[in-house]
Parts: sequence; C-alpha cells; structure tokens
Amino acid sequence: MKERESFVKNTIIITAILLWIKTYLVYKLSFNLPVSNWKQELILVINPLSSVLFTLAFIYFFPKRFHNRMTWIVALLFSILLYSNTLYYRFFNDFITVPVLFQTNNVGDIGHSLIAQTYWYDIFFFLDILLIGYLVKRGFLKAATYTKRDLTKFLIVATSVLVINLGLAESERPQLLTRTFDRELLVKNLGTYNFHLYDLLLQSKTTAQKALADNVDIVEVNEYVKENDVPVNEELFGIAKGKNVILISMESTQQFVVGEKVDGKEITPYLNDLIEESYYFDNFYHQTGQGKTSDSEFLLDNSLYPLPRGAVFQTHALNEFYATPEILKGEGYHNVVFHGNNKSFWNRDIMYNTLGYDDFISEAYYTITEDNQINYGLKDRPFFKQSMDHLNKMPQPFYARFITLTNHHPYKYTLDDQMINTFETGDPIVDRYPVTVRYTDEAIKEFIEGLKAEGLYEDSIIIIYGDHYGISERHNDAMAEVLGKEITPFENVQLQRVPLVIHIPGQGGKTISKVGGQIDLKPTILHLLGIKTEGIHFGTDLFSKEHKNVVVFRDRSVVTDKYVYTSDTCYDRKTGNEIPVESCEEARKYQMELDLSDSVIYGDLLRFSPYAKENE
Ligand code: GP9
Ligand code: MN
Repeated sequence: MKERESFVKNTIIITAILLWIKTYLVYKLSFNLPVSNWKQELILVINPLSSVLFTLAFIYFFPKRFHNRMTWIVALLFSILLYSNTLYYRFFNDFITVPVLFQTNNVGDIGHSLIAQTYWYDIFFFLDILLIGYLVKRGFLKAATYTKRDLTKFLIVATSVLVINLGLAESERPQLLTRTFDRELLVKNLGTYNFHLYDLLLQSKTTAQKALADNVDIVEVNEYVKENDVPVNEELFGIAKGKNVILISMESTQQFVVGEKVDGKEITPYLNDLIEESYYFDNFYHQTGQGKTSDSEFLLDNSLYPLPRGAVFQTHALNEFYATPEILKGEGYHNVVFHGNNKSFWNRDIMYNTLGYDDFISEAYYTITEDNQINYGLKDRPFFKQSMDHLNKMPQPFYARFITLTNHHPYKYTLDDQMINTFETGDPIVDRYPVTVRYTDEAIKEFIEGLKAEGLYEDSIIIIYGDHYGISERHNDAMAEVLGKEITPFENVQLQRVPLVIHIPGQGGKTISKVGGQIDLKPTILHLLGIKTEGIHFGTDLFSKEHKNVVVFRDRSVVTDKYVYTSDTCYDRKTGNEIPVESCEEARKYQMELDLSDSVIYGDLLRFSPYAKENE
C-alpha cells in the first residue's frame, strides 16, 4: 500500500504518464496518421513512451531538490515541441525538420498563417503542465526517492519499450530508416520525439557528406543524365532567340481552377483566353517539397530536385550551381526577380546571387501602404503595376521572374477585390480560394496589357506556371464537394497539377497533354532561346518529340503517361483504377533521380563540373 501511494505521488511517473497519453491524443487529433491494423495502432500507442522515459531518466543525475522543477521543464519542452509540430502540420501538412527551424527569416511572415491556425482549445496542449505545476505546489506530488535501482528499472522499461517498438515497426515497415523522405511513416513508427532525434542524426550525416565528396562522385550522375537526354525539337529550337523571357509564378495555383466556374463565372477568365493563343500544358505537375515557392524556383532554374528535408535555398545557398541566369548571362541577358515580400524570405537574396541574378526587386523597392498589401505583402495588382516602372529600366534582353503573392494561404481578401463568388463547401480555406485566384488572374491580365502598351510584349516570351498546391490534403472533403468526386490517393496526385502556359508571340493555340514537371522548364526555355542544355539536368525539353513523359515527386510518387505510383500503390493513369503494383516497376526506376540529385546537392558536386566552373 505504501509503495502504491508513493507511486501515484511521484512527479516523474505521473508526468511520464500524462505526457504519454497527451502525445497519443495529439497523434489522433492533430495529425493525420492513418492506421490499417492493430499492430500499427499499438506502435502508435507505445512509441512516445520510450523517449519520454529516457529523457526523464536523466533527471536522476541531478540533485534531488531540482527533480520536481526539472521534470516540469522537460514536460513543458515536450509540450512546446508537440504544439509547434501541430501548428506546422496544420499549415504544411508535414513535420518540422532541423533545416526548417533555421528558416528564421520566414518566421515573421509565416506567423500570419500560423496564427490563422490557432484555436482556443489549443490551451489543452498545456493543461497537464498546469496540472503538474499545481499538484507540486500544493504538495500532492513529491519528488521521487530516486535510487540507483529505480533508475535501472526506468531504463529497463524504456529500453524494452523501444525494442518492442522498433521490432513491431520493422515487421510492419521493413527498411523504415532508409525511407527518410517519408516523414509520416517515420513519425508513425518511431514516434514524433524519436523522429526529431533521427532527423538530428540525418542533419549531421548531410553535413559530413559534403566534406567526404570528391570529383569521382559526379561521374555516375553525368552518365545518367547523358543516357536520359533527348534530342531537341528542331522546329522550335531557337524560335525565341534573343527575346526577353518573362516568367510569372502563380502563387498556390492548382490546375483544376483553369476552365472551372463558380456560379457561371470563370475563375481564370484571362488565363483561359491566353491559353487559346499559347501552348498550354494540362498534365504539368509541381515537384516541390518543404521549400514551397523557393523549391519551385530552384527546380525551374536548375533542373535539379529540391531536397527531401528543408529548403535548398536555405540550406545550400553557397553551393556551386549552373543555373539558367548564369547561362543566360553569357548570352548577354540581364537577370532579375520581382517579388513584393522582404528579400530574405527563403534566403532569396543570398541564393539569387549564387544563381546569377543581377537584380532582385523586393519589398524595399515598392511603395507599400496599409491599403495595397494583404497577407504576406504587396497585393498582386499594385505589384505588377509598380514592377512595370522597374522593368522598363532593365537592359534587354532580360530574364525576369515575377512571383505573385496574393493567392497565398489563408487566401485573405478585402471585399473590393472580390470579383467572383466563393465556393460554398463550409470549409473557409477552400471557399475563399477561387476569389484570390480570380484576383491574381486580373492582375496578370493588367500586366500583359501593360507589356503591350510599353512595347515589350512582341519581344518577349511569357511563361506562366503554378508554384505548388494551394489546398492541402486536410481539405479533401471540401475538395471532393468542389470536384464532385472522392479524393483518393490517385486523385490527390492529379491535384498536384499546376497550370503551365508558354506564350510565344505568333505561336501556339495548342494544348499539350504530355506529362511534365517543373524540372523540365530549364531545358525547355533554353532550347526556345536556341541554347543547348549542358551539364547536369534531370528534366527534358517539353517540346521534344521524345520528351520523357515522367514526373517524380519529392515524396517519391511517380507519374508517367500510363501509370501513377503513389503510397505503395499503382494506378492506371487513364482510369484511376488500382492495378498490380508490379506494373509500376519501370516507372519507379525514375525515383533514382531523386537520390542522384540529392547527392549532387549534399556533396556540392557541381563544384567538380566543368560547366558550372566555366561560368564563375
Ligand atoms: C513568400 C512567398 C510565399 O515570399 O514566396 O512562400 P510559400 O509559403 O508559398 O513558400
Ligand atoms: Mn508559394
């Protein structure tokens, strides 16, 4: 009886139990971690326990008078970690990694989006902390008489739980730890705390990788690229030689809005018209990861994949690259980016320098007032309007990218900017989405009319693309209502399509349904300008008659003209029906591109490439 009493009054044990239960509840309520059998459920139940116990065991090594306070601090830190992950997950549908934590430049802006994700009931995340504090203060909980024997017991329980956890995980998911790209699987099987520990280990590994890389490592990548290259399209090669290149990145714009209507009104009336006189790609996918917009920029300029963790703009901005602006500089082009947000968001100011941009027209160059900004920064209409003054002063030919911003989660707008009705699903994010897309469409219309008025239009090719998805899987129910069909994993892959319009004056009026992705834009653009793509690039020219027709996503899903491979399942791309997984075997071979590309970035291998060096 006496022993039992001390057990329930022991701060450490009560804290461990509360933290354990809380973590499991957060798994269930905050994250989307589907389980398909009792073993997976059991893994989920036990996986927080070992990390909680190991951490609390450390307290033994401190003087007894600190035990209560330290236990409380440990509980608080675990709770902050859980809550930060919840906020991040609500916004990004993903878990925090070390590189993401160092993206401090972005925190101010992301703050808006994160605040939109807080709810009054979040107080429950810290309820146990308050409770423990109260019980200790009132003397209901006492510091344990923590003997060496207790410590041994603690460690034995913690180790056994960990071993059982890993054993179950291994039987459910062989080679779990080599699948580092799949954070959901890692969290499901290792638990959120062990996941962070593992992520720390990965971080040290990638840091070491660069130090150990040498010039032999690039050979394999070069060979792969050579073998997979395709001939240019002779009719279009050089068709835009010497012309200005204008790229417009449409924030969070998915392809499903193109041609779609709300209450009889088109969501993208201008784009729909422009498509009639352009090349339009309707099977074009984004390939971004945690670096969102910056990943799309990276893909575009380098034809390399972004990283499985963190944003390459942030983590490898000082690497050697061989980007489009760098190449175009050699052809007399002036390279510039326009964006109405602060210059250090996504570490752009540093990375643009590395990539060979001459100018970055960012927040400081624009007149931003209370009225002309919303959400992350300057609204798209004043953004384009003010950009024109700067563009007019640029030496020609230029390679200029315009990054729009208004259509960003949580899709805020003021009523005077509303040109179309909302969707009516009851999910505010999905409902507002068409309104801000419509606004950006109007901004682009005014900009292109401006280009005509300024006499720049005829001398330019215009490429408009969506940077990444805007509506995450959290909103699948509402999306099902909008699209009138269930969002299966297959449909979810199809939702990763973003618009791509390539406008060459006097050309086009064609919809091209080849499968392509952002990685293909570098060779596509260079070839239109009459420059053959050299060096390492994983994409192929979208206009080539032998274009590869394959897209590899950062989560290792693969789409080809025939198949869609995602979540360990193979689908027929035409029908969306599930087919034997072996059918996707050929398609899955392309996943190796991710690993080759990662080795280039982690090892900074382009420092050994003659092409990259040449342009320094
Ligand atoms: C920020 C803008 C939005 O400058 O590019 O970034 P995102 O959150 O879409 O990556
Ligand atoms: Mn974006």
